[in-house]
Amino acid sequence: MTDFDLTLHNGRIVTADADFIGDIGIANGVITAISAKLPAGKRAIDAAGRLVMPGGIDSHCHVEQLSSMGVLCADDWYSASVSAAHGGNTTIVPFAAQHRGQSLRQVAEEYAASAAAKSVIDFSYHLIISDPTPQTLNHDLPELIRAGITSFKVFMTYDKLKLDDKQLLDVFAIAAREGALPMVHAENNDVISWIARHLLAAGHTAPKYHAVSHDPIAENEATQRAISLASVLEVPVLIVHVSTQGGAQAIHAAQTLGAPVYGETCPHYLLLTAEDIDIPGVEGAKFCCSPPPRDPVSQQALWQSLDSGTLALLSSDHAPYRYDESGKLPEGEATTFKQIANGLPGLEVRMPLLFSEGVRSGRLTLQQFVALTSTNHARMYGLYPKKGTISVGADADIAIWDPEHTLTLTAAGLHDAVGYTPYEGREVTGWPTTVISRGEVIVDNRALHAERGRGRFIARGLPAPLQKTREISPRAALLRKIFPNVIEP
Ligand code: DUC
Ligand code: ZN
Ligand code: ZN
Repeated sequence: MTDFDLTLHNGRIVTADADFIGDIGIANGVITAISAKLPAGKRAIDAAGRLVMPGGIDSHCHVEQLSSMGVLCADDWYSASVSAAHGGNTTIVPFAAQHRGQSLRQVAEEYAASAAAKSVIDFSYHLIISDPTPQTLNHDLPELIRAGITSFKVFMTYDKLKLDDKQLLDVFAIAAREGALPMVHAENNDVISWIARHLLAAGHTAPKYHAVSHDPIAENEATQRAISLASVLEVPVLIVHVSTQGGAQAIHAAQTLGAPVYGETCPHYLLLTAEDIDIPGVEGAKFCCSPPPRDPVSQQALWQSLDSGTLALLSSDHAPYRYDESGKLPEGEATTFKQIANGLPGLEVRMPLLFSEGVRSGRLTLQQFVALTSTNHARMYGLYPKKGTISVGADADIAIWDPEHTLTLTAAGLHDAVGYTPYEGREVTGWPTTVISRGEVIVDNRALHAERGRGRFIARGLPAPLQKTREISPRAALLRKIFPNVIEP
């Protein structure tokens, strides 16, 4: 049998539900054999002493996206995908963001074209819906869902993005009817705006007041409200970037009642706190994201929620804005906390941070690590089992990790275009030394071997939360039935 293009030998193969030493055979970009011993392929890699795991899927990152404040991400599809690959990822799912007045279809088409021209790894994208016009709801959104874009994000905050409760119900109803997963940024806009207004009026402009204005209660209230609104129609909903204990508790409570409610968190909520923002001058801007990093009690609650499964996803929420006037600091040193672009870079370090701080520190098992960084993303967003696992028939998207490799994180050593990292100087142990995408070695010993544009668009299927045949109550069934097929202006 010499029909393998690539074989991996003697590695410790870890998936979300298995852990064993063995060999993997790959042909035509697909895993065709897994066994204790396989003959060498045209190329053979000895993975003895290393971990062979599914390539990461980062299902929440911002790439080539314009913020509602008009700031463009520092990373385009090329730099973002290169950075992601170096961090052990083989698929990314960023956002095609509709701003008010824009055609959702046109936004999606332009975004997809740019991705196809530049990405070095496979990709899909979610939609962001900020303008749920009849055209968006009756035509563009259903057609895009049918074309394999089976998830979209909506905001409960930001004046230029937020949907009101009626609009949230409209998009939730479309999600239920068409088979898509709504992702919700849950923060109460009025609470944040009210606090911010009074902070600014009192002369409190420093970056640290960003965290004060984004009070945890704003997140807890909106999380509870999003869950309540989804439960009106009994539709699955995913709360993204959960940062508070109260948010995690609301998700857990809903899950305990059997509701299809899911949660995601990010490394910065596990590893940073509001104190990181509290540094002289405007440098705290490097740590400003929404929701903001919180406190040790929240961190502990989030680690526990990852361990228990309440939170199923660990995403980077890579939102790359440079630490200069093009990004974080539109007014230079005079920038107030309200003008700072919201978001932190983290695509490349997401998995190494979770490996180091989660697995090596004993908080999570290796199998939980795989589930939280890859398999659960594939299931949640309709990519499974093509992506997110090591099994015969799956795409050969694999990261080989050296669990002993220690590295000090620096912006200069990373491959994004942001120019800083909030983790500067932090040591991590465990690094993906070889990354394989559809059977091609695209990163080896920190060197890239991937052509611009080699990544492929993946049309996604039904997200797992919508696959389950779940009985819905007669009340929800009636509400879904009376929801019109065509929404009038
Ligand atoms: N929400 C995100 O998901 N990312 C960056 C900023 C934000 O508000
Ligand atoms: Zn958000
Ligand atoms: Zn985000």
